[in-house]
Amino acid sequence: MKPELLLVEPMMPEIENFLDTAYIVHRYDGSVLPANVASRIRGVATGGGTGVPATLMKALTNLEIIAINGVGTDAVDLKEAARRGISVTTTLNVLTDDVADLAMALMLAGMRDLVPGDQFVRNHQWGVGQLPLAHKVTGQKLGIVGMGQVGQAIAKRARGFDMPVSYYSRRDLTLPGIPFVPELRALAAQSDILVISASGGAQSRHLINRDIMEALGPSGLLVNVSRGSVVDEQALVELLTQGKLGKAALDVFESEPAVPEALLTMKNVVLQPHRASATVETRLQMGQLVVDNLKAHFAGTPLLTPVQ
Ligand code: 8YV
Repeated sequence: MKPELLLVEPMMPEIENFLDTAYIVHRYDGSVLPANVASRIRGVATGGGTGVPATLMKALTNLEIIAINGVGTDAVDLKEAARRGISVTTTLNVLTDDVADLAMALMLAGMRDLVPGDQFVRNHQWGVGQLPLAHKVTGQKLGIVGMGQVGQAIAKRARGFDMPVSYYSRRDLTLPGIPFVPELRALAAQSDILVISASGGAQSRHLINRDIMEALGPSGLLVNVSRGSVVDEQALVELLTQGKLGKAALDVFESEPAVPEALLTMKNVVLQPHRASATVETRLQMGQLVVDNLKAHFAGTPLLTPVQ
């Protein structure tokens, strides 16, 4: 008998084909699972942002493994998983470059006004109207909040743009040539661009509050490629509206897929639909790691990238 799996978030067709071959796959649509189905589910595959809702986790009484197709674990109750002996895996390492690449793309788009420029051309304004000058990227002071793999990959890219980089993190990582700033507010105040690459969860909720964004200031750009929960989104909207924060370039939001209506009409904002790891190459690698972790689990061999 094939083990039964619950696919909470769709994956690439190639990956779903692998899963369909090895397992009986149930596709979760958000509705309550019949108890006889729920009790047969031994594995879950889900996204980092989606995780496993508490009610669903409770219903899956014989769950053995949660394979996250992502690196964030904030949407899975790890304590409860540990208590119930449920293994959790992520796709560690394989999406770092993509997330750092998107952070750079957002910095460039934000500072160089790529979206207004694109709209200017599309709206036949070129030769008619005047587009305000944008701002330079090379040499701008970059502050990185959260200096894990993604933060360090961003720092590496920023060096190519001659950007002086400093960072705030839970502890000083003594990184050569990259100063640690122990006060987040001080980092925001000294930075032209503040990029968030800290992990989500209760410990980082609203770490970027009104005070921090005010310190970044009217000419500052806030970039977020981590989790929407790290930023106080209401304060962000207010400060952008009042011109107390210059710009924002965001891939993640507090209540995805809902985005505050006010952001949709702002010219000083770049928006992406949580797409930092969404490239064909990386999603294939991530999916393969999900497949391999599940395979290892059901074969009784060591997991490749376990969380606990
Ligand atoms: C993905 C993510 O978009 O890695 C994460 O934690 O949130 C993203 O890489 C997601 O996992 C796919 O749903």
